[in-house]
Amino acid sequence: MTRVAAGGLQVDAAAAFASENPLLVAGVVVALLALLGAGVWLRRYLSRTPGERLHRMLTDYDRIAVLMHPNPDPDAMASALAVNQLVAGTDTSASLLYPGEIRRPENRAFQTVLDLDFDHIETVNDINGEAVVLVDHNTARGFPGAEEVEPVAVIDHHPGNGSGTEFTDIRSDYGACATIFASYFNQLEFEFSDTGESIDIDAAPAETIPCALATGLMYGIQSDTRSLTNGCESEDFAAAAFLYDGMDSDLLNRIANPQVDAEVLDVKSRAIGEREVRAPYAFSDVGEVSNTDAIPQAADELETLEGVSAVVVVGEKKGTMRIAGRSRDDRVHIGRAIEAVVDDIPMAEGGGHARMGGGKVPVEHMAGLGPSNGVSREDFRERVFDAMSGEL
Ligand SMILES: [Mn+2]
Repeated sequence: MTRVAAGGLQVDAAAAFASENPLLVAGVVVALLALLGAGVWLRRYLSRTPGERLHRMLTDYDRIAVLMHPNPDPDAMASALAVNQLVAGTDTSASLLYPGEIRRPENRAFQTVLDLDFDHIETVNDINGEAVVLVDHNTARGFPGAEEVEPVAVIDHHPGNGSGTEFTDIRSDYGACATIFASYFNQLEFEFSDTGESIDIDAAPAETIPCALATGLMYGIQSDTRSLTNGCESEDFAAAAFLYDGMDSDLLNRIANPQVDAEVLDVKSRAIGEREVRAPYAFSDVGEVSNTDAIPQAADELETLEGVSAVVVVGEKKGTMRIAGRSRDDRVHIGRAIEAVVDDIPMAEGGGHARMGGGKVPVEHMAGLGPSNGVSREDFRERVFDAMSGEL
């Protein structure tokens, strides 16, 4: 009984306090409500998906510049289109930019079949102070002034230290950047639409995934993972399953299997016919070519030969010998091997990555112009084999 009486006393005291200090009580109530509101907002903010955060961040800008890496491949191009689609129908306009060239047949087919019109940049000045979004790479490269670029957002699947000032999503275990964008669209609940076969970059309908974009993202995943056989995660399969509902398989077929230039087949056949194999290494000289792209493609072909794990193919155009190397042998860093081969030839260049490398040698310098004594084609071939077996 005394307890109840005491409780009654407290309530009375509280009521008396409130009637004497109405402003203070109102203030406390407002503060509590504000705190609750902030808590709810924070909870919502923290539970937002990366796709939602990127979408909201991008729409704060009037103009964004989506930058692909030099010589963009289908994964980079599809990813740039995905950013454009994220801001479609909003007040944000996007320009899709690339340095270098779109040259390899599968990259050209991608661009032609989907009727894409990207903007080429020569230097950093062509970016023009817009907010930069990097896709499929995390540090701008390949054009004068690239080191000045400070992206606001970076979406990538390559390892590296690059980051965006406002948004960074690097998933280096994923097989393709397109996989990340497929997950954004999935989280944002964009609908698939079957508008047209090509992509109108300037007039994409909002909050949809046009059929051509779903197809492009699918091919981005396929081409970066050798059709889901290499370097991929379950997320890449999940993204492909998601995109399957919105893509067009005829369109995919046209992108994935472009008609091949007759000279490319011819050069490949010469590379095979002229090959010299000293297992597990191979070398081939395809002679004069008019399309230098055929040389790396011939190297790709020769690398698939059973028993061959590293290969160098050379060919010549307009007085310059072009070198393309491929390796799937952990003992051969093909970029460094080519660098070593051309090391003391004046005006020659060579280098690249562990699995892919290339170079150029002016033929007149090979013949001994300038300070060197010259390198014969036979010497050159021997040096290539020495470099691949680590003896140079
Ligand atoms: Mn990629």
